[in-house]
Amino acid sequence: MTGYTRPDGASSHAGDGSPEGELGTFKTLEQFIIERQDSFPHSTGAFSRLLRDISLAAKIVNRDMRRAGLIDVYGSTGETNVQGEVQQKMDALAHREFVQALRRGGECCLIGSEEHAEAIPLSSVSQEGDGQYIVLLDPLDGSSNIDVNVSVGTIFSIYRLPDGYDEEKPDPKAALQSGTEQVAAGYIVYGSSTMLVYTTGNGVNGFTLDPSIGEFLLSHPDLQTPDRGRIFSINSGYYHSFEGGLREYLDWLQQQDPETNRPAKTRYIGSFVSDFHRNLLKGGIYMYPATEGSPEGKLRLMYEANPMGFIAEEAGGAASDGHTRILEKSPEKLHQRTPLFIGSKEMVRRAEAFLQGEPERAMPA
Ligand code: AHM
Ligand code: MG
Repeated sequence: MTGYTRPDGASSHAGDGSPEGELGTFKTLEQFIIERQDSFPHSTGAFSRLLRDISLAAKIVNRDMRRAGLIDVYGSTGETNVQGEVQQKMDALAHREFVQALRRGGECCLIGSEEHAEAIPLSSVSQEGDGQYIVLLDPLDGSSNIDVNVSVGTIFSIYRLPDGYDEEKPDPKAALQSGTEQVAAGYIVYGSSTMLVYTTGNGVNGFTLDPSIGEFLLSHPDLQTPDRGRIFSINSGYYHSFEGGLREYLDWLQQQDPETNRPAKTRYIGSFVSDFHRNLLKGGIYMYPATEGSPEGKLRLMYEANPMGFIAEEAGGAASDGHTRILEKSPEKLHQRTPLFIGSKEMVRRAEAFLQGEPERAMPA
């Protein structure tokens, strides 16, 4: 046996006394997707195939990442992306792998990627599939961390092509939908193990990649995040350029008050996916606010805030820009940025109260 513990804690031996196979009762991602698909009577399987394509690209990126340092994927390409940020070789490679997998699969007609200035239409070249979906991606989030062996991730968001658009030549405007329209969203964290976490609006489920068999196995069914956590994640190096309300909230978090479990703990990896994933499991808040240098914040609404906002809400948490629910923001452009406060519900509500100048609204702790 490989030492798996079943999520229900039961013995992983078959009823006839013989040990079960390596998988025990673990479900593969594919089995899980098909089971879910069967509960939708008119499902064509297109959405299941789309998720399969995404998970395949994730495995390829994972393979290359695990060999970074041995193959030539460290460092920058020497190019800057549309955000004006230095593009890492792994950014470019991850972008290519996801685009190729979605192109081959044929279920996606339009891709928006953080690594590409314009939305990429696909259906004219696809051989199979119905091309009814739009996929928005941050192919490799936190990529400045790759060269130093720190966890990074991929974030994806799936929308349906709205009525009235031609899947053969989709107008890029079709991608500008608010987060409430997402059909699914997920992330892959390439960490000490590789996990894929996703939601279709019916709970959040996490799958761990077993590298020996190349399958994602359901390891974290029906993930829920605590209402209140003890972790806050923010780049406090920018403290002096935060607005007053946020500085007060950070000060409040750091005050000594054992009754309300303060001071809170600070944890900041600088890889949003990894910071989000830890806070989702343990309870906490991740913040990337407006700063003097980045008045709209740094993170992207369509590639980062919306998909993670959908997951956070489905796990019982919340996501806000400090004033508005992230999922209700109307996007004006693909690469739009937004301030982001995301994680445990009570912590997000308190951050909002401080930002709106009414800290007492969120009291008592
Ligand atoms: P990226 O998508 O270009 O990698 O940028 C987003 C990253 C997040 O993963 C991370 O939380 C943040 O940028 C870190 O920014 P900073 O170094 O300003 O704290
Ligand atoms: Mg990113």
